Amino acid sequence: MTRPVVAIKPALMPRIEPLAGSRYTLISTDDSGMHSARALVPSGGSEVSAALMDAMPALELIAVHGVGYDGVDLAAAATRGIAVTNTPDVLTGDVADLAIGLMIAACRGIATGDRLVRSGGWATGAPFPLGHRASGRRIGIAGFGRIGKAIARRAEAMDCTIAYTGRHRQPVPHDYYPDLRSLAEAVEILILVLPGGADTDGLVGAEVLDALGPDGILINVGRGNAVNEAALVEALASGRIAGAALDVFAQEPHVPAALLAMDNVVLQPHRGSATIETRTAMAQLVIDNLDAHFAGLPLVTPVT
Ligand code: 8YV
Repeated sequence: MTRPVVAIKPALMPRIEPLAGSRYTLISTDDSGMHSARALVPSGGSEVSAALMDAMPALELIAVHGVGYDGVDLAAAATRGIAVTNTPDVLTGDVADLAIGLMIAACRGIATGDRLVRSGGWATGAPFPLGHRASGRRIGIAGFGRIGKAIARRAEAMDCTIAYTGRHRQPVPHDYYPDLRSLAEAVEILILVLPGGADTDGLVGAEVLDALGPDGILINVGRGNAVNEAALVEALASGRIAGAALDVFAQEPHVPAALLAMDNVVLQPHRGSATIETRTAMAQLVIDNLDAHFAGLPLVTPVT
């Protein structure tokens, strides 16, 4: 039997290859064999447009390697009879860990301290600024799904008080705010776990940042499009917020040059799920969905 061709976007994901075994022929989306690919494995957030689907006439399944599928044109997939799956749950803990890590790094100046030691500044007695306490702070979480709740559990263990916003009030013992601006006003640290897409585009702009205030810290582990980066640069540069820690950006891997030069900003290359354990589990779930699809069985984690 011929092995189904599976295209991987943007590049071959090393943890998928061994799991794919001899069952699939893996190709890159740059490959000329794209027209014969029956499945596509994009990373979370990578764009899968109607035009790409049209360039892949054999496409039956889009198995997203990520929990976010905001890059996939779901309506175009539905009209073409293409199924879509994602990798929920397996990455929840790691993304929450990174959010807490970024929060502590931003409050305590961990990256600044690292730079000071490496540059020899500590040895030569250069002064270093005091940080701020990370525990016991008022945290606001925007996007209170699985990852938002996992962040809340960790922050509670650090004696933080939690507030949240989202589409609906939820049966949780935390204060609910109906919009980002009022949440930002009520907290000291605003953590974004928002999905990408038109609904969240530029939600965090000058108004929300001003509500967060001059002692406020912005953390983003969701999608970069939610933040108006020009407004963020402006707020950081003028001291209208105190700092930021960002794992995601509007035009990845582009990071605004102004942010690179700011000491009160912690930057990460979109690596919330990037542990060996989680990337292996994500790859396994992608393969499980491929296997189910090609065996004619129900998909394991369908999104449509
Ligand atoms: C990954 C993600 O970086 O799950 C998501 O939506 O954005 C991340 O986990 C990405 O999908 C890796 O391929």
